[in-house]
Amino acid sequence: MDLPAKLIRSLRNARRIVALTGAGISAESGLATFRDAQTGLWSKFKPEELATVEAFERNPKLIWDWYAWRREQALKAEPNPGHLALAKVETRAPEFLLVTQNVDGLHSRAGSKRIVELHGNLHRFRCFDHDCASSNFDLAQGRCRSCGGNLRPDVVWFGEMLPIDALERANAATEKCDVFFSIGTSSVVYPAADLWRRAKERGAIVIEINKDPTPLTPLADYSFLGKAGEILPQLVQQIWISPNRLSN
Ligand code: BV8
Repeated sequence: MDLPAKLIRSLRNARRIVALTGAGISAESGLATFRDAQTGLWSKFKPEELATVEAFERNPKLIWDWYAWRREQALKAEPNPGHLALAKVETRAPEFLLVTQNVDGLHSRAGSKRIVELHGNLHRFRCFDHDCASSNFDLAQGRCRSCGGNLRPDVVWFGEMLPIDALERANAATEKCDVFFSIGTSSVVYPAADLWRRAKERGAIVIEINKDPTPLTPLADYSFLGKAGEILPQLVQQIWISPNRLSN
């Protein structure tokens, strides 16, 4: 992959880099993206209809089982070269921050340390009915043992506020960054989809790496259409691992 010399120079000189990831970066680990058609018994459901408080209140067991299935898929999956490449950047770029919309936990399994999970993590749980402090949970039944109420996954559902500390940390880093990557996301879920705009307003270089065009594609400074698991390792290799001399 031939990167423009101007981009190589900018990336090598960049101190503050933010990378926003979405479900697309886990696709090559075998996990369905959020808007891909789901498989098997979940194929008749739309994720955005399941990932809501209303859906949970209507049928807690159905939603608990959906997340149990996704947890099982995530645990069977392995981080792919895209996740690993971002973990590598963190060791090379002094102020790199990974902001993810994903709840699958694959970035931390790939070795990333500085991660902001905007939408939570489906491997964590909390009491839905009384927000009990204890973590005395019956995961098989999806029950809180302290109050006997329902458990829920510790993720952000549509219509719910994002964790304020996560959102503030993501906004603060984005408003100071020199380079902003948008990787494997359809850029349609807010407020995460606002981050690239904040970066652009600050004068950062906005780079998209995505398999399909998105609303960001025509507005990004650079847009690489393709698989993150293929593009990211090449980009990281050229910029941070074995930087060859610039031709001009
Ligand atoms: C909130 C956790 C407000 C659960 C998720 C404006 C401002 C604020 C809110 C809104 C607004 N407009 C609308 C809203 C409401 C809503 C929203 O954004 N709706 C959208 C659909 C229009 N936002 C919210 O409800 C948010 N809450 O703002 O609250 C509020 C204010 C006051 C008081 C109370 C509330 C909460 C949003 C979080 C919802 N939770 N997930 C779970 O996962 O079960 S979001 C869900 O979508 C996932 O986290 C996912 O990560 C995220 C984004 O999807 P993507 O990651 O982009 O995945 P997608 O499948 O769409 O795309 C994948 C892309 O990858 C594709 O483009 C594909 O081409 C590409 N790809 C595929 N393979 C590869 C690849 N790319 C590279 N390589 C590959 N190999």
